[in-house]
Amino acid sequence: MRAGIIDLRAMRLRIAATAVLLFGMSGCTSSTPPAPATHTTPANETAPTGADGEVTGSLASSVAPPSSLVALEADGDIAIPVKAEPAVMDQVSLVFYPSFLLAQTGQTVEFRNGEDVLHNIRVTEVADQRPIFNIASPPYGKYEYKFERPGVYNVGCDIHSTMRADILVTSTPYTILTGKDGSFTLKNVKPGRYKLTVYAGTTPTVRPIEVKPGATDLGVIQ
Ligand SMILES: [Cu+2]
Repeated sequence: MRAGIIDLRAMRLRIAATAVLLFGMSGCTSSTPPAPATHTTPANETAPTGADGEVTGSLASSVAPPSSLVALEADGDIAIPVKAEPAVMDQVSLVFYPSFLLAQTGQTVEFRNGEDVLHNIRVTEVADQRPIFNIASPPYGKYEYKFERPGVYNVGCDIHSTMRADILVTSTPYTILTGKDGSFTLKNVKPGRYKLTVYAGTTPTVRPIEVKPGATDLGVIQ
């Protein structure tokens, strides 16, 4: 589906931009971001659970460029945890912040209005243009929602047409952005079979992998 392809490309750019923003913010007190760093859910945050596998690997440059998003999606019956921390998307200075948010199915997504301006929040699933919800967002209000299906979702405000954002919902808490050399490490992963999914290019790249208790080194993924 052409619209989906275009959106995935745009989303990847947003992921990269978000990574730069998040990593750039750590340890400095830049005044440019419209919201505190605590309002974001870093894409490199792994599940804070007591699981017992650590997965390392590296994506070949032919598979994906640096700062690509990697997700481990369960391939079979694995009881993977749902992130306890909410993912937060704020409305500040007439923008959605962050402009790209990563969330998990079943995880609470908190939509906030952090300013004295009336907005609304319209969320649409990209794949089939299915409306998810469309609500008023009063000043300093808050609305919670849990996505049921993985996918890409557009977020818009009908009052301010330039306000837009994307949410990528995955079925898994095991997500990370690769480093400059394509490498990644995911900690606290439940052992089992997974589909390693790389969000880069026109369509996601999928590789079957197995996570063992302890360390699993996937090597260079071609
Ligand atoms: Cu608005």
